[in-house]
Amino acid sequence: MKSITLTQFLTEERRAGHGNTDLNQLLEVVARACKRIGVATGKGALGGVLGEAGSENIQGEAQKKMDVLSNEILLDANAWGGHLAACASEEMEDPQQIPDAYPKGGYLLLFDPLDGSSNIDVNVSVGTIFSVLKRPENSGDDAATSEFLQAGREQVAAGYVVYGPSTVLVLTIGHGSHVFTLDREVGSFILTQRDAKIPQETSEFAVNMSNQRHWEPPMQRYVGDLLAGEQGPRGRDFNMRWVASMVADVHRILTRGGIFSYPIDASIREQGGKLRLMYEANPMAFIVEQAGGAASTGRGRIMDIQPDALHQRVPVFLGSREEVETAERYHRETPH
Ligand code: P6P
Repeated sequence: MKSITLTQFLTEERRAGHGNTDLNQLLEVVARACKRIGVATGKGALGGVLGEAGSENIQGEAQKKMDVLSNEILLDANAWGGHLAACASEEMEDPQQIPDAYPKGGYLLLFDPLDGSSNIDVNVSVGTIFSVLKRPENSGDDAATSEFLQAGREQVAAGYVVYGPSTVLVLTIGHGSHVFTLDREVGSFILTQRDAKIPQETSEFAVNMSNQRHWEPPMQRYVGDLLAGEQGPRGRDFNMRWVASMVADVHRILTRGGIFSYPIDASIREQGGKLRLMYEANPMAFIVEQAGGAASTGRGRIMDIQPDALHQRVPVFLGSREEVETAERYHRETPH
């Protein structure tokens, strides 16, 4: 079968009225940057990019060398194209404006340049997550942080690249979620699954069980009933997976179903949760919803949240629609 490259796919989508030349260029630049990130992560210990960078990010987290390098790769790649006004990143407190030497465009790009980077030193899959917003009308020259604070339903595109046994890009521009696998010999992302769909029902959940003692009562009950299996209220056994790399966990769920959750708990209540809304939860929610799944805080749709801070965190339940709705029911029905 003739292979369809990312370029051809985006061109055909544009002809069908989905997306436009500027957005297509932005997405191809991001995909190319991710190929470079994939090459760097693939070198492992031979690339001199493992271990700590000796610095902290805005989150107060120790940065890995690859966090810093991945961030730089994405910023450099997106500086000159003329399709962007600014970039926001998990690794930077404030958005970085497109340099004055280059024209500014109508889009805003947000990313977690290397999600799950704590896994990089132990050779477990990591990934890049990105989200694209339109600049508000009548914006000034520089893109203020406030321009980024748009609800997830305003996203015009979102995607992730998982650097695993194969390098896989999953992308949505609002008409389905589509899977591209990198042909490493040619250097092209090839369409390998058009319009991926997440099974509505699942018997597989992903959560960091070591936080159980900190969970709120609804989460205690929900997971307790999953663990009770066939003899319990759910009437069937469940399996558990936890990679501790959101991109890897979400890609498994996109591929075979499941529910991913990082709920609020007593140890992270102050921060509002673990995962970041703007460049983790929102883009993953867009991709999952476009694949027929659901993405919730446990009490409401993630993509309806009106952000009030660039790095705000939210509780996350996403994946197989019926299971997310079940988790929401536990939150509605359990006094806490
Ligand atoms: P924990 C990685 O740091 C991350 O942001 C997500 O990729 C991942 O799902 C989660 O945190 C892992 O958290 O508590 O298991 O280390």
